[in-house]
Amino acid sequence: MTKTALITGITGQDGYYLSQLLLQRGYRVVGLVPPSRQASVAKLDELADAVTIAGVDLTDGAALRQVVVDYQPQEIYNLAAPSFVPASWEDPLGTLDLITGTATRLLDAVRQAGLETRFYQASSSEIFGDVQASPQAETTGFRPKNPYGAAKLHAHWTMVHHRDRYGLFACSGVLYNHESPRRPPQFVTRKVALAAASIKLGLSDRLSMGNLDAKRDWGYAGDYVEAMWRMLQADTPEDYVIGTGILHTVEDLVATAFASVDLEWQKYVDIDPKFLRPDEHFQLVANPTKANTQLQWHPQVSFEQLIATMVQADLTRLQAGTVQPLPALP
Ligand code: G4F
Repeated sequence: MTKTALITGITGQDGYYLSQLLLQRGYRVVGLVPPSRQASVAKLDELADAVTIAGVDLTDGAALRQVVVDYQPQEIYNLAAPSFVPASWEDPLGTLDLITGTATRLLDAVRQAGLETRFYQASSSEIFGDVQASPQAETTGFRPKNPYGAAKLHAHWTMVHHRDRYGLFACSGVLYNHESPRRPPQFVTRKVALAAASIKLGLSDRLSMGNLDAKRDWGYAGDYVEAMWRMLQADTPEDYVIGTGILHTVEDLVATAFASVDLEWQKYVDIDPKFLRPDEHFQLVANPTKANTQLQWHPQVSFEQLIATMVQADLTRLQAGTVQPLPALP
């Protein structure tokens, strides 16, 4: 029997890699895309014609209930979120509604439909925020430090409540930073990759950064969607921390990206205070032992491979004229 998976946030980075994985495994993939954002379906590139797009407003509970009844999905992956953390300070309520509201409405839709649908909630390392222990595991306490982390935590608890009270097969993946050539350039890995490629081609001559001492646990998005899928194939619904367990500084990232195209980063990089974050936390690092042992999930792409691949992808795009240099020469 062909399985059906519904995905919110299908036009984002993770939506692309998850759709690719599910299509390869024989699923019918249905993306729930708000009518006002239909143009973003083009971001799925060659997958756009292989998936079904349902035009649904994620703030409309009745519409979500109807789409669940119509498609009778075996699995739902709730990935939709405004994912750039600093932006959540500009619109805390909008962030809460899109993240927590969508999770609540979808869980409610599954419960009311009385289906056996398995539900994946995209959670984030940002729920650990002001970390209570390092590295963080499934048992570590939560203390988010920004509206984005608080909304993700609320969505996480909403999922737990539906699992405990109504017996839904629902899980959270607490994902650490996961990157790819599909990351938008406001995120630091893509910003650095695009800048290194731009400078290499003589299209730019500088890169302004925030805190080079900031640390993150960075992995490859393609590996992380495999973890999402494995969570929904398990015998029992459980939550998992998903990361590499390895911290790198932003300076490591810059040095790795520039070295991959034989550039000395110190010649090009300066610090611009506008990229510094007052709510920063530098010890967000995963203890992925539970995912390693229970899901047999292990990241396949190293930090160095990931960054070199991102820089190469931007060299190719810049040469083809399909992206703009960052930052462009004046
Ligand atoms: O790439 P970032 O903007 O990602 P951040 O804030 O860690 O959030 C990402 O990962 C979370 C965990 O998975 C997700 F929940 C979230 O949705 C998102 O996907 O920043 C990474 C680090 C930060 O420490 C930041 O302060 O890079 C530091 N940084 C230093 N200079 C910079 C810059 N970040 C950006 N975006 N731009 C800079 O110039």
